Order: sequence, then C-alpha cells, then structure tokens
Amino acid sequence: MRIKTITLFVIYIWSTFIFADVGVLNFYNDIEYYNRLSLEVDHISQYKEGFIDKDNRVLLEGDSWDFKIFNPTLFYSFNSSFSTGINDGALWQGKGFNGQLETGFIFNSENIVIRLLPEIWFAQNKDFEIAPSKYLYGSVITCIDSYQRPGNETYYDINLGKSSLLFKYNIFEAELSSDNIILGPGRISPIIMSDHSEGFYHIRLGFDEWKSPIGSFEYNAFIGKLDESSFFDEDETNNSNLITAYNFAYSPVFIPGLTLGFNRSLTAPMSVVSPQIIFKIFDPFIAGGYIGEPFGYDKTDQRMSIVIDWIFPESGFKAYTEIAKNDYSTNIELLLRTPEHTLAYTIGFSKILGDFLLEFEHTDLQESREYVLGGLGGGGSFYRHHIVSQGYTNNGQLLGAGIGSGSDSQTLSLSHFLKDRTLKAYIQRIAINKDYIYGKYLDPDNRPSGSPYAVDELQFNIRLGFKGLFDFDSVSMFAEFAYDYRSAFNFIPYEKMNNIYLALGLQYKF
Ligand SMILES: [Ca+2]
Ligand SMILES: [Ca+2]
Repeated sequence: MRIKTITLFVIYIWSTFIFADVGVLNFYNDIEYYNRLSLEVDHISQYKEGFIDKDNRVLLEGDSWDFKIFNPTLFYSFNSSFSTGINDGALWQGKGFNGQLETGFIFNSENIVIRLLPEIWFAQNKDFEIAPSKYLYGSVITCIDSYQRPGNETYYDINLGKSSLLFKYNIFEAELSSDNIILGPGRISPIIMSDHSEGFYHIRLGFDEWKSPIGSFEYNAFIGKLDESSFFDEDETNNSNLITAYNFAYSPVFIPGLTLGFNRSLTAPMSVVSPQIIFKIFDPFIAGGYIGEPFGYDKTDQRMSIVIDWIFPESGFKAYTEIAKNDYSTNIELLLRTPEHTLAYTIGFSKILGDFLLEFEHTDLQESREYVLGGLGGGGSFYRHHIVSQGYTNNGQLLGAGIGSGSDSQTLSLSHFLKDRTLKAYIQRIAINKDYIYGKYLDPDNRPSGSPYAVDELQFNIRLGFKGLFDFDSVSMFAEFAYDYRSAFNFIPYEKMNNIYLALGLQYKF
C-alpha cells in the first residue's frame, strides 16, 4: 500500500512537468491548419503524424545536422463525473485528474531523423457507473476491445510515444515508428486512422509528394502490430494482431486545390499470419473468402475509404469528406442491392473569416439498415469483428474515429487567431453507440410496450467548450473549460448527468 502511495505521488509530481499531444500541441496543429488554408498548394497530404517540431531548442549542430530537445509540454485534465476526451493518443481521460508527459530528443540530418520521445500518462480513474459489459470494464458490445474504464484503480502507462527512426532519400521515406498514423482530412473523426489511441509499432514505406506532369501523388504502406488491453478476454493466445494498411492520394494538375485519396487497412490475428495475409491488402479483387477457406469465412478484417479534400485558398475555404466501408459487398449483386452496406462517412468544411476560422464536421458510423432484415449475422457495427475479436483497436482504444462504433456526431467551432493567443469555442453533439440499442431490440417482441420506450435508451452527449492558447516568451499556456450534458447515461432512460471538464497545458520553451 505504501509503495502504491509513493508511486502515485511520484507520478503526480512528474505529471506536473509533463508534455502532451493534446493541449498546447493540439493548438499548434490548429494554427498550422489555419495558415495553410490560404496557401496555394499542389497537394494536400493525407498521411499525417501527430508530431510537430516547432520552436524546439537546438543543443548541438553541424553543417547538415542538428540535435534538439523536445520542448517539455505539460497536460493536465479533470472530469467531474465521467470519462470524456477523444484524439488524445494513449491517454484516457477518466473521472478525476489525468496527466500526460512528453519530452525527449530529436536528431535531424539530411537522410536520417531520430526521435526519442517517450511518454508517460496517468488517470486517477475515480469510480463512476459504467454500463454492463461481458468484459467487466469493457465495451457494452462484444467483438471489440474498447474499455469504458481501465479497471478500478489509478492507471498509468509508459510507452515510446512519438519515437521514430526515419530514413529519407529524395522523396522516399522508410520509417520504424511507435507514433500514431492519421489518414484523411477528418479534423475530429478520421475513420480509418486517427490519433485517438496509443500509437503502435509499425514500419512505413512511402513518399509524400511525387510531382508528375499530370499532378502530384502520395503513397504510404504500413505494417505493424496491435495489442490487446488488460481489460478484455482471458484468452492468452490472441493478444496481438497484425495490421497492414496503405494510403494513396492524387492531386490532378488540371483541378487546382483538389486531392483525391484512398485508404485501406487490414487486421488479422497473429496466429493466422502468412505471406499471403501480409500481402492480401494489395489484392485489388476484394473477395469475401479467406485464402484457402470456404467463401465467407474471412479471418481478416478490412476497412477502406475514399477521400475528397478540396481547398480554395483565395477564399480560405476547404470542404472535405471521407466515405468508408467496414465490410465489402462480396459480389456485384449485393453491391447493387445495398450499396449502403456498412457505409460510414465524415463530411466537413473550414472557412477563414479574417482572423477567425469557422469549422463544421459531421460523422455517421451507424450500422446500415439492411441488418434489421437479418441474414447478415451481427457485427455490421463499424470497427467490430468476429475473428479479430478485439475489433479495430490498440490497447483498448479505437484506431479510427474516437466517437466510437455505431455513433454519430456533429461539431461546430469558431477559432480566433491572434499574434500571441488563439481562442476557440465549440459545441459538439455525440449520439453514443446507437447500434447497441438498435441491436438489442432487433426482435420487436423484446421491446417495452410502454414508457420508457426502447427509443428512450438512446444515449447522447452535448458539450459546450472554450479553450485558449497563450504565448509568452518562454512558456506557452493552454486552458480549457467545457460542460457536458449526457442524456440516457449508460443507456438508462431519463438518466441525466452533467460533467465539468477542465484542462491546463504548459509548454516550456528553452
Ligand atoms: Ca486516447
Ligand atoms: Ca486475449
């Protein structure tokens, strides 16, 4: 008990010197995004890493290399009633206090970049009611390793964060990394890959921008390993999965500002991995069956999306969409009958208004409607899978949109960019896992005949938030205040909950 208390004390103290990809660094992303909206570019990169090298102090340098310290950046947050937070990397923000530390070193040269940026994070993880789960602390739905809480004790984790070893030659890059991969234009809910979960060990081969007479091309291929969290099943033989993925993007020279993209990813249990599985992602014929198995018996899980990202720099306007499929239509008959089969999408726009930036994004991850007719089995819900039983997750958090399976969401925000400060107000609605309630009452005989009706179990959250970044000479400061109203909390009719979210970030600039 004493050791635990001392450990917690050390973490609490350490976290006050901490640094993160939320808070200050998240605002750096916003500022860069705002600045680029009015720039004429040949190509909009669809592969992004969470890492930003901004104002980091050079400790040593030579003619063609430098060695920097990554500015220490503190992030602290507090939830009064329940867990909230998306796109925060490995961090999970529970009830009570949460913190994350990120710092380290960066070596830059012409052909080699080395980043050693480990992170540590903790969640006080105070007790709050969660919805019943087969996995105790896990998701309300099966076939996905997405915990509601990481157990019932203070949780902390150390990982390699945004560390990476990168080789560059001309436009080509080869990288070994533990960072997140973000694909596509989604500002809040990229569907195939986001920075909602912990990054994962992967190898990347690709190029960012290859200019040709007909336009610019981008291509990256990934192979990596995903892990199960400690809050899932008791089966020790299925704890890791393979992930392979690629993204392709093209900006036609005859339509300035337009970038079209394609993303595809595949996961498979490590126990079935073979060269055929590793290269299956490059098979353009998207068959239903697993190689060597009867049709429809698929041991791999695939997702794909197409992307349209269109920027109009003269008016500072950008519109984008990502349209994704969780499962392919296995033949042309099915495709013609129900093209909406497991379709999900994100659509959004951004508009500069002087010093202001107005943004809106809408995402819908709900199961397509033909599932109510039966004959397709369960599991049409985005990110779930029956063979890759952890679903599309790493260490208990989703690799894709953080709003979660079966959800839909809208976010409207207004940011104000000034020389030494950036302010942002936002309102966000998330309807949480509607698929769970629709699935629960698939059989009309199970539905309650009177009030409360099944429809009263549909849970949603409204958040109103304000945040700001304030730049001083040697310190950047981040602060956020948000209020959450949750209706049908844990899918219980008429159960209403309020939450206050506070966050503070500091970055020390050497
Ligand atoms: Ca997270
Ligand atoms: Ca397991």
